[in-house]
Amino acid sequence: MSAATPIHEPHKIKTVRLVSFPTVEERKRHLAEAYFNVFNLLPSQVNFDMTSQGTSAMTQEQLSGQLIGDEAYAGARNFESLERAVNRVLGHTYVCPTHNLLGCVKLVVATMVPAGYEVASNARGLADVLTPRKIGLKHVRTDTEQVFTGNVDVERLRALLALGTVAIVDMQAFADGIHPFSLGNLQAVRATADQRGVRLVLDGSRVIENAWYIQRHEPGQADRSIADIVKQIVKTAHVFQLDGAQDPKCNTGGILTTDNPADHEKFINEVVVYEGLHTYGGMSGRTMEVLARGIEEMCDEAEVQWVMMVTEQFTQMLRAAGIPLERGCNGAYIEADKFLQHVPHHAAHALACAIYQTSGIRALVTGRARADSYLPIEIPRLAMTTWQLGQVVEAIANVYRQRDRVAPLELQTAGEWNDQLRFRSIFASLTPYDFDCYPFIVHTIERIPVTTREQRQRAIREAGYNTFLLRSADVTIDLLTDSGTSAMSTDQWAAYDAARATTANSEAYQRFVQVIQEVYGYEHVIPTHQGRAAEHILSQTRIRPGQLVPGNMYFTTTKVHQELAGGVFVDIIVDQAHNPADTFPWKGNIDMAKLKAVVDKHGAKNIAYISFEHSVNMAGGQPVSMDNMKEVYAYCSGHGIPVFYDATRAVENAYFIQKRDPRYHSVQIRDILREMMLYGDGCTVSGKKDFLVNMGGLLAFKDNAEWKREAEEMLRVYEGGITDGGLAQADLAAVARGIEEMLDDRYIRTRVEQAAFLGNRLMEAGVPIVMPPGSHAIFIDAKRFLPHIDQDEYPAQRLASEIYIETGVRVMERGNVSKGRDPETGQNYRPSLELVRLTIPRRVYTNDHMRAVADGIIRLYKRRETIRGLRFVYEPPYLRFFQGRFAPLEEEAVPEPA
Ligand code: P71
Repeated sequence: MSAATPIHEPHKIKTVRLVSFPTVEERKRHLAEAYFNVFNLLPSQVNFDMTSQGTSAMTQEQLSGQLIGDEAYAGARNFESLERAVNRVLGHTYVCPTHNLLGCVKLVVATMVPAGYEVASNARGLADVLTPRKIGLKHVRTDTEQVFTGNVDVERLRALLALGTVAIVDMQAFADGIHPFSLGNLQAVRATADQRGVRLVLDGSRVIENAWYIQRHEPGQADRSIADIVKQIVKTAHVFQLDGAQDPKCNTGGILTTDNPADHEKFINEVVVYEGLHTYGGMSGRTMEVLARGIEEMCDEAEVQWVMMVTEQFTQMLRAAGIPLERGCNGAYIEADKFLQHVPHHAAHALACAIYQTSGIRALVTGRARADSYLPIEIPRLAMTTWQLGQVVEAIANVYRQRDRVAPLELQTAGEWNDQLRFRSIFASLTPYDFDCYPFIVHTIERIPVTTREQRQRAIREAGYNTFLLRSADVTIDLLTDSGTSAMSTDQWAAYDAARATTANSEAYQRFVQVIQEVYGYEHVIPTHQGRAAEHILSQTRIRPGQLVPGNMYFTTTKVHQELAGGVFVDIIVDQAHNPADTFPWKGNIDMAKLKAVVDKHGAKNIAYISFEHSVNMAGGQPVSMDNMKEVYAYCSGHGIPVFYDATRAVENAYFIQKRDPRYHSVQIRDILREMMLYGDGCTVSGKKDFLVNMGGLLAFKDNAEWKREAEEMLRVYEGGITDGGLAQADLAAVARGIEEMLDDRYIRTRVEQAAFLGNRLMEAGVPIVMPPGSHAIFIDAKRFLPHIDQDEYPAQRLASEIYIETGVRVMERGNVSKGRDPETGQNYRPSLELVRLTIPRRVYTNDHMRAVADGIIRLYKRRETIRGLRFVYEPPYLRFFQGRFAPLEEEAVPEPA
């Protein structure tokens, strides 16, 4: 299979789960209340829970299985899905469902291990569940292997079996989380078991990870797919067990599979005693469906390669920091007694406490309290980014550097199991570690297509070299827009599901109004289906034909509605905004001299209002300063001119104020936003940006009830009811929740800094971009990227299509194709800004995606001289950028047949 190391996730983020970051003081209190056993901490007290069981992110297809549970007691369709998945992916014929892996163990022991017999295994952890059942465990793992440390010592096994007291041979894929076996060894064990008529029972809960090791390290296996190796592993066992909460990424559930009808019959006769009926085995219908889909998906080659690369890197980084550990299939297993040499007892627990105290991470000591003292740092599958994992490494290295100061624990309450232990301790003075990363983990993912250059060349040709006409199914990383492309959170989904539908007044509407009143300080709130709908109503109700509408640059939809209402837009943005190379920090500002000149010339009465946009989109996502807002408002109030904000990206603007204005460094985003809005009389918002939803918008007025009344008149005719604006109540509920989330300082910082991350990487390689990097996007200056292409040959349009061909990334042209032609002369406009926009959806892509985007564009930049221009083959009369079609200039136009 492809041995190339993956450079970014083969998926994007679909839904996020927010995590909280308790302070050091809070963590100390929680730890004391938890008796210094991190098992007792609650998820809300932890930032990253480093455990991999039942914590994986699913694909959206897998998650959707949750909604189609058959929930029949007998013969559920979901069980049939499960059977099909097992037959296809694992290859076994018979499936006995169980409530989880312990259910599998129960059935195997009850049907295959008579009293007085023993189990031979390569896993020591199995003793945890066998000892209480009074079943002996014979450990048969070899200690001579280097890579396949989970291999069984076949000679030892043969000798054991000859004694006749071993009932079954149990093999764990990645035994105890640390020890993989080889295919060769597995086959030898099967042959040995067959000689004695003993069953080989395989626990394949981590079969994927083991298959990857076989593919990587076993001679002759490199060219096989994970799917192929997995099937062979399963078929080599007589009986196969699978923990639904591990490789199949379910949250619970299990299966016991076999090709042997007699064994299966024993299982299903026993299952009714322990688990449930043979067609549900203690799982709900939805769990079976999610499990079935997880099994169908789990051998996906790209996903497995990504997960294993991340795991290997994680382990290597910890090792490089000097931390004593064993590489695990799902993370790193720290040798706590070597880490804390001065701590004689319960070293793993003491280390877990120190890690939590300093960083908020939970690493759990599980199972029976044993002499060995591994502290597993497991990675929840697909749920964390490499950026976050890198910081987990740093957090643990931070403890390692001050390990001599870690306090020992004194046992207060003893117990057989780790979860029972209670300790007394003191808080050592340890330097804390502060995370600087996304405040969420991944809840569900959407797989993204991987295409070849040939496929992309064909796709862009079919799209007429216009990225608007590409199918998203052909796009690997979609940077067309940040509008309506955000990943919602699980809390937003919960609010969405809980909202009751109505066309009248509702709790969702009231909450929506209330949250805007609280956050923006505006009394009158009108929901609209998106931004342009609010712009339509504002323009129609507040512009008299012939009036001027001065603004800081324009946005297409905003300007169209002002003109449709008879207004005349006047650009009064500062000059710096028109120069891509200028690094002025407030390129969104209104030029006071330009504003005063317009008012002096035309008189305040002839000005409808000031159209004041935050994080000016067309200027490159450039912010407005607080002082400028104050100054504009003070001047306009004095002249009786209303100021209406386009607050679509106000929160992102607020972040720039926090970062760039020293007076606001320690002011929270929430308070900065509230002050910004104070300097206006109303606003329109496209909720598809800051609000973290896929649809929605609003119009709001600070205190003018008459403006509201007039707007609602139009709302009823053009949009919907006054309590929904044409949105579903569920959408309003998701907006209200999104507004809470957008105000998280950690979120907004990582959001805006992601654009800077991409921008800086491009800049360092010399790629010309609009300076400074913007709030939501990076704009590449096509004029300087392709100086040899005349504007009449559409350099930005060509650059957008070349970026797609080179990297599978979709961007948007913002140059003269967008600007159009002068209606007088019929000539193309030659705007100063000839740009392509790389717009970053919120909470969707990781820094690994961004790095891949930058590196692809840098490759293109190195061969920029080879790129030529385009000509139109179809040119619509207006808004030609949406539907226009082009051909490359290097391809001769074929003369039309006469
Ligand atoms: C963006 C968009 C969406 C878009 C719109 C038109 C052509 C291509 C893409 C929309 C905005 C915006 C600002 C500042 C109002 C709207 C309209 N931006 N103000 O950037 O950026 O809002 O789409 O919800 O109607 O890709 P709406």
